[in-house]
Amino acid sequence: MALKNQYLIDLLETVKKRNAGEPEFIQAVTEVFESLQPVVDKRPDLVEAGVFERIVEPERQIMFRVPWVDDNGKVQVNRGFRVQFNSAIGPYKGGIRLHPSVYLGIIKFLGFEQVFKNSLTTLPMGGGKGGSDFDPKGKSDGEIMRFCQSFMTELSKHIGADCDVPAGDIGTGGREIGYMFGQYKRLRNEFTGVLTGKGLTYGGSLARTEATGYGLCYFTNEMLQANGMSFEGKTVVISGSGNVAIYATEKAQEYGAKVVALSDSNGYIYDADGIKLDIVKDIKEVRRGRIKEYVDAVPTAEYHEGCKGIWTIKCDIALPCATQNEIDGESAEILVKNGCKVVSEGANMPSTPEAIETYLANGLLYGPAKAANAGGVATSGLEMSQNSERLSWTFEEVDEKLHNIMKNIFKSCDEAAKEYGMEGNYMAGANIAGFLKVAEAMKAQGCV
Ligand code: NDP
Ligand code: 2IT
Repeated sequence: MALKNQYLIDLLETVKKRNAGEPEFIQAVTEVFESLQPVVDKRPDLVEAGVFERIVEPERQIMFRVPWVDDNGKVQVNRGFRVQFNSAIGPYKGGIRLHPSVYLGIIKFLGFEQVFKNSLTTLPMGGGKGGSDFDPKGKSDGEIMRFCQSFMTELSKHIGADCDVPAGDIGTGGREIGYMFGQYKRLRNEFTGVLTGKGLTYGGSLARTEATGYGLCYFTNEMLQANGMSFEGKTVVISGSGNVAIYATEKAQEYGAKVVALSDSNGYIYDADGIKLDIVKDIKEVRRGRIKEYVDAVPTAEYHEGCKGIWTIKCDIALPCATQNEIDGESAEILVKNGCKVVSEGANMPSTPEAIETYLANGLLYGPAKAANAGGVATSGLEMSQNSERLSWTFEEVDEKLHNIMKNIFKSCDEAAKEYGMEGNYMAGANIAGFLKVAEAMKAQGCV
């Protein structure tokens, strides 16, 4: 979809100048602007209120030094980030990514996406994101703890249960959240719901671990059913083998699909008989190993070096659950050629603009990340509710609420796409529906 609206073209130029050297952020803004063109025509009041200019500028961006001492007694320095993007509808909310590729542009694109995603959940959460270029791979437990404590020592000055509530993302799971929570509590002398994804013994929510992957399949199932399809008997390829990929595999299998591939940043496994998830969980969750170890346990499976090759496997449904821009135009063409009918995104912005063009031009069902992977943050919102009332709900209660939220997100995307003349384009629907709630709140609160 090309950008034709002159007002948005001019504004995008400003965004490009102001954020030079941050291609992922510009990519995310461009996609949203393309979807919002009919909104500009229909809602001059939002243009008048300067909502479009304001929504692309983070409210606050914090960058800080994270010094820590490694196991050899040597001082290491990383860079920490927290981008508090938009608080129009609630406290800033979004994960913390620990990966060597992290720089300001990555955190800004993730924070921008989070604004719309959190709006779609219907829960009162603004958008934010944080992280560091720290590489958790190969670090000892002690090194991880010292890094997390140092990171939180600065971050604690900027967050709070009613102000900004971080959570996990790539490289940040239960262990890291535990160390960060402990340090926050020690520094502030308060036990509050300042982070989500906490352990179950100290305020975490049941089903938060499963939520993103399960939610992805709940959303995808709605999209399939609305188009006369189902997971039953389908061949599914899932990239990644982290938190999102593992629980997407679990739910897709429960729905009767056959998941045949998973990956990590080194390569992918192909198991024509269907992935044995207990083996994957043991490798990834218990031993923190690499996905290639799967073939030691299942000799009939194949391991291939390189992660792009996973998209050459013939499948009906592709669920990218690793990282941004992991499916490019070329991979999308191969998916289409091999008969893939559905792409639904567990990762944030895993498809390049060329890939998305290819899905839409070939009539694939496309579930965009900010709708399809919103189950994680939605369940974080449910964790915040439980912390506020100092109660814990059962797994079934949380899972049922998550399921309903995902059904409603699909409905909002579907209806907004229809209302704005783009029926079946759930990306446009997600961007419009997510935007409108935030925009109304920004307008109502005046020029802030
Ligand atoms: P994890 O750290 O648990 O797992 C990440 C997985 O993706 C690993 O298998 C990792 O492989 C792979 N990966 C990471 N970076 C790259 C890369 N540059 N190239 C290839 N593979 C890569 O993270 P999550 O499962 O939590 O997150 C996965 C995606 O889902 C991310 O895009 C995240 O933003 C998104 N997401 C996560 C949510 C959550 O609640 N956790 C919620 C919504 C979205 P390796 O081990 O080799 O690094
Ligand atoms: O991208 C995401 O939505 C997340 N990493 C989860 C954020 C959260 O606050 O649970």
